Amino acid sequence: MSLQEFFQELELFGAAATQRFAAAEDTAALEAARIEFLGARSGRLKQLQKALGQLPAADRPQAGQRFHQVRQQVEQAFKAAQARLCQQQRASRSAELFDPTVPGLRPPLGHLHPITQTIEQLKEIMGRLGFSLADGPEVEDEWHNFEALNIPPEHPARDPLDNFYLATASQLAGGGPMLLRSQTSTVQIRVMERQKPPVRIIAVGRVYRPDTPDPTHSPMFHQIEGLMVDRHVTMADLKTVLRMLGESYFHGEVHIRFRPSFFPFTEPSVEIDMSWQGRWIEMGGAGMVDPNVLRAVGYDPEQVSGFAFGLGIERLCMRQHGVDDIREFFRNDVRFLQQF
Ligand code: FA5
Repeated sequence: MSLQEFFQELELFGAAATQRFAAAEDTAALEAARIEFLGARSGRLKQLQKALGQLPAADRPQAGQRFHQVRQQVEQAFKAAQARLCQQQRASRSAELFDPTVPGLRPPLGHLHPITQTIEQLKEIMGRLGFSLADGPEVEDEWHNFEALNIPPEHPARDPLDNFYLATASQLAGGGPMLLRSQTSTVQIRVMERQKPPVRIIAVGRVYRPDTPDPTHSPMFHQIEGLMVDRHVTMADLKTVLRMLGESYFHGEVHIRFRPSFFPFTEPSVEIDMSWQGRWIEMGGAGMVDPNVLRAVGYDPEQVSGFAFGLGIERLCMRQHGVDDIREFFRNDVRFLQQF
C-alpha cells in the first residue's frame, strides 16, 4: 500500500466509523459497529495499524501522526454515541415509571395550637367590644412589674423565690434588676404612661412564675389583661364586659361572680368566677384601678376611673375543651394537639 492509498483508507475509515456510531439506534447496533471498526483482533482500525507497519520507514512518522488523530476522533465519536444511548435509556425508563394517574401524597397539615386559637378568639371578641391590642416585653424592670403597680419593695410578691429574676447585662453594668414578668398587668402601666384617657386595651401574652407544675399550674402560662379608663367607669361595666367576653367565648349563658380579694393595684379587688353549663371555675382577678396607680402614671383620679382584669388563658381553654391537665398544652404530643 502506498502512502497515498493509506491516507485514503484512513479517511474512509474515519468517516464511516463516525457515521455508523452516530447512527446506532440501540446498544446492540453500537456494539456491532464497535467490533467492526475498533475490534481488537480484526477491526478495521487494527488492519490500518498493520498497514501502517508495512509502509516504508520514511513515510511512517507522517502516516503515524494522522493515524493517531483519526483514531482519537473515532474513539471520541464512539464515547459520544454511548453517552447518547445511555441518556435515552434513562429517559425512557423514567417515562415508564411515572404514572400521572396515581393519586398524590397529601402532606400532613398542622393547625394553630389550642392556646393560640383561644388567644385569637379572645382578641376578636374584645376587638368587637372596642378594645385594641397593646403589647409589652416579657423581660421587665421592677418599676413596671411592681412599683408602678403599687407593690412596694417589702411586699412578699417581690420575693426572689416567687419570681424569675435575671442577671442581665444592664444589671451587671449597675442598672436595676430585671425579671420575667409575672403578670400582664405590667402592660397597663406601659399603656397609661404613653396614652391619655380614655383607654380601652387588652394585652395578651406569656407570664412566668416559679409555681410547681400540677394539673392547674404551669411555670409559664398566658394571661389576657383588660384595662378601661374613662369618666364614670364602674364595677358594673367590668362585670358586663366579663360576661360578654365569657358568653362569646363559651357560646352560651355565662354567670359572673365576684369574690372579695386583694391586689395592690386595684381597689376594690375581686376574684372572678365564671359559671358555664352549671359549673363554677376561677378565671382570674380584677378590680377598679387604684387611685395611686392612676396618679403614678399622671392621671387625675378625680376625673377618671377605670377597671382592670387579668384572666388565665389556659384556664379558659381547658374549661371550653374539657382538658383536665394544663401540662398537656406544653408536652407537644401531637395525639393531644390534633384533637383541636
Ligand atoms: C393576677 O395575675 C393579676 N394580675 C390579675 C389582675 C389583673 C387583678 C388586673 C386585678 C387587675 P392572679 O395571680 O390571681 O392575678 O392570676 C390570674 C389568673 O392567672 C388566675 O386566676 C389563673 O387563672 C391564672 N394563673 C395564675 N397562676 C397560674 C399558673 N401557675 N398556671 C396557670 N394559670 C395560672
